Amino acid sequence: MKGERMEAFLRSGRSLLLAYDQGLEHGPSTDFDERNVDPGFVMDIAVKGGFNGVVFQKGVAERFYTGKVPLIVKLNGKSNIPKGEPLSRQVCSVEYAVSLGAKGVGYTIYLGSAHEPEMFAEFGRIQEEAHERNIPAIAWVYPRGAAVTNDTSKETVAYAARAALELGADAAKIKYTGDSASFSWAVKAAGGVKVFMSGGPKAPTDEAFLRQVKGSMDAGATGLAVGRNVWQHNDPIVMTNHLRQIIFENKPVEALLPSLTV
Ligand code: FBP
Repeated sequence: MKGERMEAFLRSGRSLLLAYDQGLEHGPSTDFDERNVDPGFVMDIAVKGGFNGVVFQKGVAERFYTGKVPLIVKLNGKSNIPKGEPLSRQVCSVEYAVSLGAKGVGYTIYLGSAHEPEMFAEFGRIQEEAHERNIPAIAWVYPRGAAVTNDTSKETVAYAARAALELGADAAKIKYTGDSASFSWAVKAAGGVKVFMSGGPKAPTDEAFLRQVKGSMDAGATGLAVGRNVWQHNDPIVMTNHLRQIIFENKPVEALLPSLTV
């Protein structure tokens, strides 16, 4: 991979990204409260928490991106209102994302959906455009649709990671399998593509979430792309600091237990 595309959030061995596209993906009443419905609140967490990148859709980037943390613009998106086989189409060009200051672009592929070919083709064009501009293309690869029976099985998650490699992604955002040993198969299948664990819904306890993060890092992940487990937290910066200690300092979860709230 050309050095120029290795933006800081991928260049440093490890990386922590803050994702905030759930307003489109899930709707405001599902995920947001009075604090985090405000994109400015999340931009502030990205800065104060020292995140390596923040992920916005273009509309949020236009109004709320302050330039203090590398921007990754999600280029496709969908609401959760239509039912059936998921399809997420491009809503922003690579060129426009770059004009907003993007240092990377993201795209969700629903692997296994009946609409998979459309998303493969669209990501294929995006990946080429991103590489022409020397910025990385990050693939959120989420197995989904009637044909997918278990989206976090070892086999399915490894398939997601491998699809990212085969399709030319610079990084893959994939769901955790539930244990480090099985997740390491996904990391191997990714063939050097940087693997980010996807945060998921807010875990029942901080400890439970930190154990997932630790398990993915032990398996060889590059880092974490997290949303709800940080900006839904009572104290997002405290949670971020815990994550930093696991991701960048290799601390065991046990070392953090005394400072965790249940
Ligand atoms: P979370 O950490 O909140 O799960 O964010 C990661 C993310 O990939 C977001 O970028 C995206 O909006 C969301 O998860 C998709 O969630 P779902 O799995 O419900 O489609």
